[in-house]
Amino acid sequence: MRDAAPETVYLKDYKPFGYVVDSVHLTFDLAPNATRVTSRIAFSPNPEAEDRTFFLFGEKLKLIRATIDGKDITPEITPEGLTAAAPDAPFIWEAEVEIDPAGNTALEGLYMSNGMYCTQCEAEGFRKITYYPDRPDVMSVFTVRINGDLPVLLSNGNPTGQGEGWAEWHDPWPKPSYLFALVAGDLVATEDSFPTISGQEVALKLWVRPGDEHKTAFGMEALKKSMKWDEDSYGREYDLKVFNIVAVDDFNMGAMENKGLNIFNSSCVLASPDTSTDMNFERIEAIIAHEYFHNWTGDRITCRDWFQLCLKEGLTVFRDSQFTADMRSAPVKRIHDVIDLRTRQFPEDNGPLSHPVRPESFQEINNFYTATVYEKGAEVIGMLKRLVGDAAYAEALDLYFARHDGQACTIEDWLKVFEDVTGRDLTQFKRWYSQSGTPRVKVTEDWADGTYTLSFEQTTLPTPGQPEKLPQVLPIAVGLIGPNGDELLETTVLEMTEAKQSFSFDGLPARPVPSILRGFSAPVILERESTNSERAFLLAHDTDPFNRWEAGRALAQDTLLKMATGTTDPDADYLDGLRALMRDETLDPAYRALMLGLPGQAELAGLLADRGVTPDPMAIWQAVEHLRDAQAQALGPLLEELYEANQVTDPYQPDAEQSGKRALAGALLRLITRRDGGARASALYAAADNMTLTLTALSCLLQAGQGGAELAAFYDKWKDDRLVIDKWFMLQIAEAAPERAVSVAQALTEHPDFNWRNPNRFRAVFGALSANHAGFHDATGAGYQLLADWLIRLDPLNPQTTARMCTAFQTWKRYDPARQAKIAVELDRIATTPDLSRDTSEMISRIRG
Ligand code: 0A1
Ligand code: ZN
Repeated sequence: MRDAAPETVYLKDYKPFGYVVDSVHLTFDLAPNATRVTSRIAFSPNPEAEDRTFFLFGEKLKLIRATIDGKDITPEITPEGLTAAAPDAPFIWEAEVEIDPAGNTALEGLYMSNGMYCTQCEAEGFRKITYYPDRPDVMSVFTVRINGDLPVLLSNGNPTGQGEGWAEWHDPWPKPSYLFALVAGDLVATEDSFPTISGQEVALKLWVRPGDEHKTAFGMEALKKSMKWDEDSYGREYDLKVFNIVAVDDFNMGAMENKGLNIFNSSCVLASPDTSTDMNFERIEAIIAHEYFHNWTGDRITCRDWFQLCLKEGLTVFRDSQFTADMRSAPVKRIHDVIDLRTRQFPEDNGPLSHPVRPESFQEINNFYTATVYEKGAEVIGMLKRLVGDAAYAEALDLYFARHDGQACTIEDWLKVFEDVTGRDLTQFKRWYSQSGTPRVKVTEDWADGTYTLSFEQTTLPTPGQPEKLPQVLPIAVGLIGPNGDELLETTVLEMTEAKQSFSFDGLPARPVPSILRGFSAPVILERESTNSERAFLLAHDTDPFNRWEAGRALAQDTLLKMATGTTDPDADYLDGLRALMRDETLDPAYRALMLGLPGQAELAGLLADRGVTPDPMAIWQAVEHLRDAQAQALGPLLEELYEANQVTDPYQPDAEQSGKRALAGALLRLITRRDGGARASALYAAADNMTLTLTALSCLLQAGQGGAELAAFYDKWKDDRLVIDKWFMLQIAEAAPERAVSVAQALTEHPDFNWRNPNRFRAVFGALSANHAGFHDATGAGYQLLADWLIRLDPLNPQTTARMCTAFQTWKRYDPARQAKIAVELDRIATTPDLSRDTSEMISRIRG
């Protein structure tokens, strides 16, 4: 059935709810197709609100009975909820509803996954469990009783009682309904404990399906490290007797920070050396930290409304990035984050889906869990910290926690603590939250009489709904380097506030080479005329690790763009610089692995489009292939030498040091494979004793057009491990040559293990297809058609995952008229599908523009 008619919700229309909720008692009588939920809710009039309409959200609920102060009532019911006449005085609402968890394929509300009950309530899923003022500014204390014939029955807070077939939980911390959670099933726990800084012993439990116990150790360690880090770095202590984590196979997103009961997509928590790669381990550590950090930035202090989502997400992403930087290498983490921002956020910010970090309207809030809200939101906090300094940042955060604990807040509240601590006026800074689009900063320079002047000009192109842009505050970190490679000016933050602004530096002995936007100090696109010899100079001498990498990246990018639009040979400065860096033993292997990396093909397409050139996906692919061959040629015997030098001989550890070596050796092996036809990769596949090496070897072989036997053996070995088989699906499509990618994906959709209702499996295939740039954009349009077919099929079952996958089409206006026409046909086909969900119809209509 079609969702309710799409209505647009506006930030400017915010009004508090007419009642406060003093307490909530919920009883669940679990049954797969007919779970009964009984609610007993104490309401009283909200003195802050004028409107006393008693409207409770509720969707797909069968109301059995409802009473106010014990008297039966007959509310007015619509598909969105119910309205009843309520007293202008405290009263008790009681209701009983019936829901169908087994029939819930959307994975929102209470649903079932492999026989286990679980919930996902953010953003608006609680209304599919019972009637409630399901909005984040309504906070209350929850008591929950679960009746069910299952061994493990969990909810938020602390356990207060349990017996055969029942359990009771009480969460003393007031919370909004989106943080409610319930899990029930046949689960086993890995247990540990953590003594908090004030000496409270917290029981830690990581719950998984029987058979997955061997994959919990790493997650548990990551949790303890996160708890300690939040005490040490932010003074935040945990506040319940237990902290539960549950792994679930069917989950739309990565994980969820429900109070005291985090629920994780199993791919984001389960790990073992045999089945997970170094990258998986690092990501799991970061996600565990992210969800844990939400306990303060999200749970204790939450959002007033969904427009304020970045208040918790931007801050929590920023905090988890700090954590990873502390646990591993800070420069490597920064480079990874910027690559991710450019891959996911820049296309969003500069295309039809562009929206501010704090959006001002939406139809479906689930469509706004975006790279802009999360990652750009984190960048905004990084800028704020840079502008006010570390000490003021720490003071402002202490004030934020002290002032707003237990509240549902806004971006205004957040900025006010910084204003109060620093005395700064952040009115202009706030434009980072309201203006969409990536600012472009043009740089020119001047040198006269020992004075060097840098001039900047900022512009932001129009974005949907925002034709005019105003100048933003940009912290531009610069350093100056003398002709002999010495640093003449250490990193200094220039604060740009005008549309055009110049900064001068006196008394310099010689004209310097500038190193601009060190550490990527602002999420902008820097436009500066530079020469390859200057870039090569920075690649050799910049003291800022980010900008040193950036110089190499710019060289690679420049040569690739020329190669993709002409017949130029790879640039010699780039290859010479790369060779020198690879030999530099002072650089950590992870950093050298990043140096070997090239910009993604979609990113290159975006850069060409930016320069007014229509990108040809095949020409880009060929340019990358050609440059890879040239890298292999230029590094020659050094490849083998470094490959040998970076073998790990100690027992496997997913730590920064070992993963860095494996990342470098893996990048080298890809190049070696171009020279030895796959001999070493085959040997590695045979010898590999962990998943990182196995996948490295397999992907090298697939890329070389081999690996058929290994692929079959891999499947045989791992066919019972869901997460490993996701990798098997993904890898074949990711490594397929462009002309084969669609047919490989198509064939895999017919594989008996293509369980498309599982979001991880669906994403393994279609995420990989849309990331295979030249394959997806195959000139026949077959890639577009295949994706559209499956989006149309998935939408009635799981609108959220369907809508997210539609983003594969967001850059469609970059391409040539023939491809655009083919994409337009598919967008129209999706848009005109009968009963399309609100999620997908909003996404498609925004993408169509
Ligand atoms: N708050 C979670 C992300 C999340 C959002 C929505 C979900 O379902 C619609 C699930 C999870 C986080 O930031 O980790
Ligand atoms: Zn989050």
